[in-house]
Amino acid sequence: MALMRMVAFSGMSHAKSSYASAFKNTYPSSPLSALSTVSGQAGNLCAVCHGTSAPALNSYGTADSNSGRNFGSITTQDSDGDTFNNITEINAGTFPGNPACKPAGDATAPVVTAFSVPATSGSLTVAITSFTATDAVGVTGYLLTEISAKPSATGGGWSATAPANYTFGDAGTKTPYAWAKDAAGNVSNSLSASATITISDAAATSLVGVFKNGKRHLDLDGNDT
Ligand SMILES: [Ca+2]
Ligand SMILES: [Ca+2]
Ligand SMILES: [Ca+2]
Repeated sequence: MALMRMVAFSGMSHAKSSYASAFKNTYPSSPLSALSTVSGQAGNLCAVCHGTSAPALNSYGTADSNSGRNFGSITTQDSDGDTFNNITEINAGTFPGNPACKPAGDATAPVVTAFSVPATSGSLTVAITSFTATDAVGVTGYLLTEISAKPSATGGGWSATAPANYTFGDAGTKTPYAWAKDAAGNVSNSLSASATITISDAAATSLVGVFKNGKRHLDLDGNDT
């Protein structure tokens, strides 16, 4: 952005002011539309379509020209290849024909909006009743942990969709923590829930045999032999 602003050019003396008017009429709320159209001013509205060697068109100006000056037909293109499409840049007030000038990245973490598990469970594997999260740009990962410390976005265990269940290592009262992250590596705060796991021990812990003359008279199913 700074570099771009240093580059003054004769701008409007070359560009047709009708193009600037059309841009401002199409995007009246874009910060770009508030820029100067005075010839020769650095970073003026001419820079939307013209590069550092004005009057040559930059990548956005070229795309606009190729479209027949149809702004609306190139909004979803990323003319300068900086990963932000043209309308995103226009709305943000950055230049769609200058890859060095682009919107700031996603700095806002997702929010976990709901998380719950059954209060009791007879199995180490507990169903996740609800686990939802939102993010202004998009949630890219979900994670359950058993500690309250915020996990790293680059650590293991993240899944692209919310898990349907979680398996604990042993029985007892457990507090799982639910986290979400976005593509920029921002990790949410957690929501937690509590589940008490009780495993019934109905299985026999020892076997008793009945022997007569050195032979067992019950088989493993308890039948006389
Ligand atoms: Ca772009
Ligand atoms: Ca750009
Ligand atoms: Ca975000």
